[in-house]
Amino acid sequence: MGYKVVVAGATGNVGREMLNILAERQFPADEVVALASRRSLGTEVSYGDKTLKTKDIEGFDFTGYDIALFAIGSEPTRKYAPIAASQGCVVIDNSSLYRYDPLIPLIVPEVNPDAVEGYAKKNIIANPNCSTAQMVVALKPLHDRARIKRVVVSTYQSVSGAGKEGMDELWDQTKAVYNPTSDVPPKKFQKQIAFNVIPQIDVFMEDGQTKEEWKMVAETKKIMDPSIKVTATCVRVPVFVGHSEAINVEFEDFLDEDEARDILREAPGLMVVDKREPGGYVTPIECVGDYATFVSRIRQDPTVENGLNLWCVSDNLRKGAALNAVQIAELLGNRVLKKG
Ligand code: 11C
Repeated sequence: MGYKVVVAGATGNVGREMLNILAERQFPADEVVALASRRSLGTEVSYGDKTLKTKDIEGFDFTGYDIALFAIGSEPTRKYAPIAASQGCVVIDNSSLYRYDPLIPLIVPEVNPDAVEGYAKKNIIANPNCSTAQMVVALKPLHDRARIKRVVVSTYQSVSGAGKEGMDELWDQTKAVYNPTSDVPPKKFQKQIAFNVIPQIDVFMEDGQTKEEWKMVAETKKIMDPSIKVTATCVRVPVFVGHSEAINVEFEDFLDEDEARDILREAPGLMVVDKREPGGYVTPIECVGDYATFVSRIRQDPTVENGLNLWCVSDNLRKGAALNAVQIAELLGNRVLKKG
């Protein structure tokens, strides 16, 4: 007997990817239900070679369902996740609502799989922010070898992180640049995103960081190690899918760049593409649709005693969201629920 699975938010960017990935990875599901808000009710979504008609999340009875993958944003999650959890269905939530709750595990399966045992305190597991997920996959094997003291990261984040509206805004503004009669003012983003970059993702905090930057700090500490210092600058760039990160890492112990490359080559979830020649690295457009997090440009930082620089790219809708959620479901299934 397999699992009964719910995907809530099935018509959004991440919800659709959740359905694709459940099918691609042949998650042992006997039944998959696609839920949406009333606004998108009845919309058809693909699950492998099947078409599912979305049902209303309002009033849905989660009793008898094993796992619900949520991709509906924080406020709807606040309403519906406790209902699903209290009806015995384990929620794997992609919003930021529960990530910092000490009673709720925040999991990247390549990094802290043992945290899954804590799911039962609230029947909820949190999925991290996309920019954190790819970074910790790349850093964990290096931390295990040489103990990371400090990370300085600059991100180059695609517009799909802001949902379909963000993608539409980039598309419409790009077309408008070539058509002087049309004007597409910024709506989803704070300034024009086409042919531009914007050093703001999410709202400002009191200390001048943005919330996206704060999330990278708080989540890295919770998932990997609270002693690691992280400072981030998060930037939106005119790329549709795929987040990139320039990461500077300072270690307690010396780690040679060749050894780092070998460690990363062996590590789960990673692909190293690091040829020191023109084009010998991965760019976001090349990682779209892939499961792996790619690491390139691995090199010593000679300005500190034990430092490395690297470039890290991943599909933010996959490893940064839907894939990680499905991997958590697989982990929960294999370690705890043991059906199928
Ligand atoms: C972005 N990282 O690129 C954000 C999207 O906390 O799950 C995901 C926000 C989150 O805009």
